[in-house]
Amino acid sequence: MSTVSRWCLAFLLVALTSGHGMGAAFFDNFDAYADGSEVKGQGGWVTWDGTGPSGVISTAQAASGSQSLLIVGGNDTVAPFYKNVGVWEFKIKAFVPSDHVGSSFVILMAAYPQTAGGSGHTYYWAPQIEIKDAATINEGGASLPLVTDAWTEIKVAIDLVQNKKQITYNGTALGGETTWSGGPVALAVLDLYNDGAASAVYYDDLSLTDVTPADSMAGRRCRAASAAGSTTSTPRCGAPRRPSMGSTTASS
Ligand SMILES: [Ca+2]
Repeated sequence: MSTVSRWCLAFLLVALTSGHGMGAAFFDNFDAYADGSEVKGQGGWVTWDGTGPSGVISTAQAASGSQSLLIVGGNDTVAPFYKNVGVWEFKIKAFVPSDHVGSSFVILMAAYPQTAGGSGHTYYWAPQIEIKDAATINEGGASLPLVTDAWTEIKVAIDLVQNKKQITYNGTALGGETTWSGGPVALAVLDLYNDGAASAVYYDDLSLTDVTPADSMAGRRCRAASAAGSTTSTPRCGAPRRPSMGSTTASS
């Protein structure tokens, strides 16, 4: 299936099943690329600051189809999202071999330069989900036992209206509902990063879906945020939805 067809199908499926929001903003099952190819330059994927190696398409493991994305030590693979309004559900499946060593990260950035070296944009890390050795998965002081040699799902519920997040690992909450960002309240990019000593991790079936309640812009969630004294600056209550690929202007 062509990349265009894959995107169209993903959008249609989510639109038919979600019943709210705007559907899939990003989806990748890594089955449309050549086995062994680097993912950078394909499907919107890039590398951190445009340098270094990215993950590689692999047939060694797959949650869907026959392929997944293999991340090894030193890989720093980035998918741009650039959302600054709404409520989102981020999901990715991970396969961690039982001999995994080191730290592998699923990172969501609240700010990231749209152009390397560009002015007016800085980096701001939101959740940094760490897959540590073959033992645990950790974020912000919370920890769960790691499941190895099996596909598991990492889900992050992201509320950019109320600046909240909830991470779920394989159906179990990883910590409680906590602040999404201490800086810009936006979702800029996904960063799949293995530190230099970390061994292979496989990822598949990545999706970012708009689950914004239909009435959120009309006021209910906005009123709740205002009543709670939220310092969230975007979106303005009652304001029309912004373009989905708007830029993130970082303030820190
Ligand atoms: Ca796949």
